[in-house]
Amino acid sequence: MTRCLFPGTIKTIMLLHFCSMPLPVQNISSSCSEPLDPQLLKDCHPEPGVSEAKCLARNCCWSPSKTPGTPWCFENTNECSTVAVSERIDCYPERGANESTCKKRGCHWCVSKVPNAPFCFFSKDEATLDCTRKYPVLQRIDCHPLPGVSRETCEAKGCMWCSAVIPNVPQCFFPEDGPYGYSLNARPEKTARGLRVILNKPDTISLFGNDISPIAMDLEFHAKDRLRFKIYDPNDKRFEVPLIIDSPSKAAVNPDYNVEFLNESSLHFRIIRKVTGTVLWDTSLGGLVFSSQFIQMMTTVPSTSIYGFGEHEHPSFKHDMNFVKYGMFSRDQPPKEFSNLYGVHPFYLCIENDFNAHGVLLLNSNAQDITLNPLPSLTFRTIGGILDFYMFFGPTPENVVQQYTEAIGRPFLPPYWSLGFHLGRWGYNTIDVLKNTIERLKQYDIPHDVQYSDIDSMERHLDFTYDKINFLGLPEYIKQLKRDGMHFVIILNPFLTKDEPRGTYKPFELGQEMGIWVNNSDGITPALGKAWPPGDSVYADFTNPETALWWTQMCTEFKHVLDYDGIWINMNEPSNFRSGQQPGCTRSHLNYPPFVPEITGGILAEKTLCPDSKTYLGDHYDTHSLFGWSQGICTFYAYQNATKKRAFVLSRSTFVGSGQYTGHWLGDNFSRWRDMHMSIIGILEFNLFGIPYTGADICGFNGETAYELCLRWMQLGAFYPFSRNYNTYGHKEQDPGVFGEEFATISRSILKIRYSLLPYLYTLFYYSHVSGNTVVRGLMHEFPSDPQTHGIDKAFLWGPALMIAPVLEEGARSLNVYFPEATWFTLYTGDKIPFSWLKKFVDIPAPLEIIPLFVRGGHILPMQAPARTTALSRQNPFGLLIVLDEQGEAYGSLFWDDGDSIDTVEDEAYFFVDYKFSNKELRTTIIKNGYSGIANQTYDTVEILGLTKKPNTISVNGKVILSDRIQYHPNMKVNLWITEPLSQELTISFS
Ligand code: MIG
Repeated sequence: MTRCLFPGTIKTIMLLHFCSMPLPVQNISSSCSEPLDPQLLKDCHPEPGVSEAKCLARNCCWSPSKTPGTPWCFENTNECSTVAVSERIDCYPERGANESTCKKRGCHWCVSKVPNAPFCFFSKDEATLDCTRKYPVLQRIDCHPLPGVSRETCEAKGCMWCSAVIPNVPQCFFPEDGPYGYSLNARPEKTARGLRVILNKPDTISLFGNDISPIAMDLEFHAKDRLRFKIYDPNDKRFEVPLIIDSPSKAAVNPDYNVEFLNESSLHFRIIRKVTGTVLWDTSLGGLVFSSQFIQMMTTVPSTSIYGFGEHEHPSFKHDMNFVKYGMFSRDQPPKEFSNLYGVHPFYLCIENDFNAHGVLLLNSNAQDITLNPLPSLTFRTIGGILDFYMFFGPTPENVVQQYTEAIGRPFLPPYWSLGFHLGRWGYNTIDVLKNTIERLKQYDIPHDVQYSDIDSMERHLDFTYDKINFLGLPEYIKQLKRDGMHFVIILNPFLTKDEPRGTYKPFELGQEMGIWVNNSDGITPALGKAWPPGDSVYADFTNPETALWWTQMCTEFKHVLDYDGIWINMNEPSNFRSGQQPGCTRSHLNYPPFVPEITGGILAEKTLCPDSKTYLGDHYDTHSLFGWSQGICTFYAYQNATKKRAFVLSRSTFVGSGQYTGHWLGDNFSRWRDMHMSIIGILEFNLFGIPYTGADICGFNGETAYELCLRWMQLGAFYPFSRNYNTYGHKEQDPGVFGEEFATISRSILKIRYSLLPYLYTLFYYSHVSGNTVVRGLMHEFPSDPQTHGIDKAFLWGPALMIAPVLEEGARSLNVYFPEATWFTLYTGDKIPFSWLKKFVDIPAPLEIIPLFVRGGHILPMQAPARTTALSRQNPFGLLIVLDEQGEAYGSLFWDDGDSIDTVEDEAYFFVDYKFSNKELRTTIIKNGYSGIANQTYDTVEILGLTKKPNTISVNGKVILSDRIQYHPNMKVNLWITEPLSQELTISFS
């Protein structure tokens, strides 16, 4: 951060210059480290007369050496810029330069040791072009989105050229004075739902040909807090995502937003939040392109607090807006920075500068990318479909997600057991290893609800089989686990071999008969890929309603073979070990479009089928990223049909709206500390995407884990909504029972804390199911008006009330935690966080056996005594943790039902109680009493934090409690032991 000792004074020009340089907080010299072999040093000053100053002026490293022949001044291979200091022209003479403000200007940033060297600069060469000043990078709109641009190819298109050094900054851009976009052919016309404009494209610059004109934009005022604007071809129906978002027939009256058209000659429109006047969307930058296979739109955004877009591994929750580009196209790709991963979620949330929040969805399933620009602005580019935007106006981040999920579908209510601890691995290889693993968790009394087997338990990797030799007795063993209160999840892949002997493999033969595979471009012959099963595989097309019937039948029949409780659908991007099916993808406009968005490898068919394959809903080109979503829907219903229980479906590939049917794990992560941090960001993002049931493989999937890493990960993973330890084939076992006594004890204790909080977690899932709330949320969700919280992604919250601050570094025994302004208590001791720590980062002790946990005043958390499974813990008595705020108040609730019936909310077969503490009194109010199983449940403990003085008497329903039922602690925490039924209303007074 730049610091200036003399703000606002213009003592001397030199001072100003000095202020543009950050104080040397970073270790600059480290970039001049010498390679081990001095022979590798490249002399930077071969001519005589070298001195330190002359050397540094050349931007080289100075290190006098005793070894003869070793240059003292040598080229710095690690240096961030090759522009010598003497060649640098200051691009930021005034105060306030840092890497980000500098790059916003389109200049280079490179810290230098040389006195007075500008850190933010452009080179003399660049200056002579003098175009950077004339064409500020922030206003440039790419006129040549393909690789291999040069001044010649650029100018040949009639575009402007000005070289740029920052990746993703267009060097070839549209000329300043249009018209190159679309123009309105008339004033916006009123429609029942809102407004319509028709746009024409003058015959000027075309990026890829096949521009569509006219195009139409419909603005639909769906609700006070929801606006849709859709740009499409009025004369020819293009592909549209088949997600049904209800579109009311009449425009909402008095919505929270205004739409303004600024210009008749081009599509300049703005969307404004009425109450604040904040412009949330503004297209006056231009850049609209609507051609057959290239569609682009740009908008400015009101702040840089932008979250979302997926699925990727984002290095931070709050986006870096320095020309960062992310592709979206579902891909079997282990988490890797900047790669497009398994699912597609073109949705973002923005916290405006006055702390209101809004969200935007681009409902489009084609290969696409998003560029985050520092203006700040966004560039959307897709290669098919239409531009179908939905904007949600919040105004809180929570409201945005509620509104978003109202549109795309509210998250499914997970079965209660699925909130327990899950364990599995690829490569148990035999049932004995599986049994031993489960047994040792049991010996250590480590909570364990759900067990998985992977493809190694199948017969030759064939779906709907199990290996009758290596997993002999699996069906009986599953039954036994279930008698012990555990649950078992099977894995299914979407591909089936066509090469089993005739009459032996029904899943293929029935599907073949029904004609439900993804086909080649002829629409008749099945596309043949290569995947796990022997031979060649066909792919089930889940967009076809017939496939749903087939899948339901297969899942139902298999339930009689393995009595599973959950279905894990994997490899459904869909994944193929080859690039495209046999014999490869023909050269066609679908397989090789003129422009490919920023997807890894740049080939649409990579690790999947050719884009010109045919699915029921259309070309794979359009429906590719919908594969996992459509399979998720089919599997949800197949499951419910097969089991008659509430569905548990876990899917690797997801799309907008998947959360209504499936949960998601973050894929094939690695056993590394950084992956722990990345997992928090992933979970926060999937909560924005309406898929709150999410987690990462605890201890890491790929690679070898390590004791401390795995232990810290068990502590973090105990707070993933989906808590599963899982690893890959060929690596050492990493279940919590395998590392010995200490590890097992620490794992058990943290999982017991999870289990005791499950009634609170389940209630959060209820709110997510009925109102679309997030389950896990970032600090910024609860404290948007505290800008410090906007960048925090190492700590997170369960609902509003529990803050989890995991240790993410090897060897660390303390942790820097930020406390937003609220009343906080340490969960373990009930000690209050002092006022002086609020709005500060504070070091908190975190010995190996502890993950710091804090509860927030104003909330009441329902709890339950833990046990080894939820089947057992569900029988235990309940407790209440009452955490008072500064007013001495707190609120909460409990949702409870049988945990695994279908539609208990819709059928009102549940129990719901509200808790309220005020005026020194707790009152419970039963809102719904529709679950008979509540009858024999009791409360047996109450813990209260935040009382300001010790009460004289405590009474329950008017009866004073005996003192041996009360424990007072010096920190004012009070524990009570009671026995009161849940089914009756309760009053506890502290007077
Ligand atoms: O090509 O089924 O993401 O969880 O263990 C690898 C074997 C296939 C990838 C999944 C992973 C699973 C593994 N699968």
